[in-house]
Amino acid sequence: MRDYGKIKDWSLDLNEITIQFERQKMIVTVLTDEIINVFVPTWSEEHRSKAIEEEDYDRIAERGYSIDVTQGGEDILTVTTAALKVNIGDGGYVDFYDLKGNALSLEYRGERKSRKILNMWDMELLKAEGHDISSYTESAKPVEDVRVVGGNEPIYGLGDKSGLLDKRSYEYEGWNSDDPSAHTEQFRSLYKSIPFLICKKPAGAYGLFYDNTFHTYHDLAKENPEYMVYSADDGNLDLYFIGGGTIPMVIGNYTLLTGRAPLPQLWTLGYHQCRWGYRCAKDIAEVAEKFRELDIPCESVQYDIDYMDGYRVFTWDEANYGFQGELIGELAKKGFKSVINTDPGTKVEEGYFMYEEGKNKYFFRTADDSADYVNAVWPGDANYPDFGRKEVRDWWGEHIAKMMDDKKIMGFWNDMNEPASFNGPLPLDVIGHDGDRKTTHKELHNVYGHFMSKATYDGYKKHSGKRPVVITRACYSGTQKYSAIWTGDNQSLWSHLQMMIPQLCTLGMCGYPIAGVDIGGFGGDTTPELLCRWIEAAAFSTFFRNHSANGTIRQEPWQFGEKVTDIYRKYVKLHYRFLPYIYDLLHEEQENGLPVMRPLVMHYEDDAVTHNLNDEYLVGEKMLVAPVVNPGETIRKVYLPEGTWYSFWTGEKHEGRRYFLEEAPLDHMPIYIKAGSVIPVYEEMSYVGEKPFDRITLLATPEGGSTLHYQDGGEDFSYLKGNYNLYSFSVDTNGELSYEMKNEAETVPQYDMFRVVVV
Ligand code: MIG
Repeated sequence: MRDYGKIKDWSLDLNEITIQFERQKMIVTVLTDEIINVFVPTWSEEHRSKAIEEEDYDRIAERGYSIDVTQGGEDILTVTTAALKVNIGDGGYVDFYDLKGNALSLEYRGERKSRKILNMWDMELLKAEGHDISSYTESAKPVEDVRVVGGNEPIYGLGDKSGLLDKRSYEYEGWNSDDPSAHTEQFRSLYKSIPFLICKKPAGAYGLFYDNTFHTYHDLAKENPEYMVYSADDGNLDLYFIGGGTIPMVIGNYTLLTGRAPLPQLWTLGYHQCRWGYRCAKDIAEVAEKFRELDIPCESVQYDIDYMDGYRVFTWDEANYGFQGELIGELAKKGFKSVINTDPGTKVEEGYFMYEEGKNKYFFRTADDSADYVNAVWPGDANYPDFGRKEVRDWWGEHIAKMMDDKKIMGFWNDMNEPASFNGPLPLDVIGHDGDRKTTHKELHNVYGHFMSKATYDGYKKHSGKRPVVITRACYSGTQKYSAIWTGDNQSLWSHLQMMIPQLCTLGMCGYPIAGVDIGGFGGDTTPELLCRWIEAAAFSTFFRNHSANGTIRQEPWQFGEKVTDIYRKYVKLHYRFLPYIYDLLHEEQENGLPVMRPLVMHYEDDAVTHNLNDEYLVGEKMLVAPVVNPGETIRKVYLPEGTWYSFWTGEKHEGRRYFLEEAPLDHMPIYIKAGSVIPVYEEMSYVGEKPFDRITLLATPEGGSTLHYQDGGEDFSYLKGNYNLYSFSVDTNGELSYEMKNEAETVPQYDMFRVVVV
């Protein structure tokens, strides 16, 4: 229970209200009419945000705000903006309302009442058997916020957590973790910490962003259905209340605050193959050849750690992987791009350039600052670059640039950056930096991957001027500005295929529109049926890669015979046909912050059926896919929300707001197009860059409709200076097309052929 005492004094300075309670100071800042920060500086006077940077604050400032503060009696202060009303009361309570007076988020006033009961004796027994009893022994945390959540209102968010879309009744932790065992819905933490929640009330949706990089905890109405608890081991209470009324608006505001993913290079949205355990150049080349031979589109066969010389980062095993990127040159002629796995753990070894350049200068230090901190990762004993410092990021960035020059590397896949460590976790008191400020791993752990991604992004961009191709496993809120993500080591389990949908939808709701899982499953052995269903279900993911672990059954589609190969090809080709639509959505994301893959609740939040619908998703607003994610199933139960929908495959018309059954044999994934949609699609291709983009097809429904379509060179940033084509297409009810150019690029040729296909 909060107990700061009575309000003694308060003052308003522009958009900042400083409230002095008897025992605590609080600052409430109106950033925009819909974004309000509550800051309780118990740890530091400044915010020290890693998610919100200078440019983010500048962008928000452009939005403007309105503010009115009144004191209603001695014990309550009311802040009103054009969209929200906030009451700040004695004790330190902060309550949020909409302007109609509906309560959105109220602070919980009572005592916490846990529903878990276990006596000491039982606890000892459980412990003896090897159970984790930490959840029974929780003590009060230095940072805590307990908020009311009504009855059965769903709670979304927290990024890559396993489990369901609606996270109510579960508890989670924010502590980036590399746990190779099979992720279940009871897992508390995975690789990413994104302390952002979206709550859905009948009166509207709102978000809570608890900006804190220390170890955090979220009990989402599990301990007690009346409230949810956020707590942290250290740091400030630094809460952003995010209004907007609807889920898309809340996401728009959250990404206004923490930033939006920049447009990727077009080819990165294509298909990628990978495997840990391609031992040599020949393995990679054979796999690449096979994709062309079997006519399955593919952009890259990615290089996992095997290409390195003894797992030393930024080296190349020339004995097995050829000299100076020879192989890469050969593959490039066939349209393959080169993407490598990079690990932060830097081998401790006299004479190794990374060690020599970095020692006593760029690495984390032991708690007493007497030596560079050493743990172990793939190369054996390893140091950890102190990425929070700009000079360390610049150093890393120079090596990124060198890999681009010397080896013609085009993409960097940042792994093991939780950071992973083989000799137990890094002690919390290991020393590192946030900028010039000395701090410890306790504060930096959750942003290790964030800063590594920023280093890679900056180095790539500075060197090439191109859109950086960065993929990361670990991250925090705001990392979306620097990197795409994948969800780490899933397994070849049906439950993990099922998990993909809520996981990617949730990441999309938390600012990560470019995301994917290892198709087919990383650990364990896939089966022909599982692989087919997986490539179908993942067909619209924005990071589209099949990857598997060393020691598992090889997972390229042809390992499972012709039938699987045919099905696989069908869905990879389908993905490529929809590239222009996916790219349009990512272009729109710059403005609205919305992802490509969306849960139904994002656009149909008043329809309770969508609130925890975990086995279907929308692609933008115009398409819905209902993959089969259960073994042995050949009939799919489909829910279509309000409106009229057409089967993409057959053109059959369906009225929404109902369930029905759809035949779904192994090669069939039900896909629906919403009436009135116009969707741009390409012809088939083997890879991006194979043919000029000189023609476009518009998929329409009998109702006709219109759309904006964006086209650019797909690689650099010249689009920001107007170098892009923007088409406004309209299709009438006879299927006739008309269009108008809204913008014309200097160097990007326009299409010279247009075609309409009515489903
Ligand atoms: O400890 O580089 O998640 O994708 O194949 C395993 C080997 C290290 C973990 C990554 C996975 C990658 C693997 N890596």
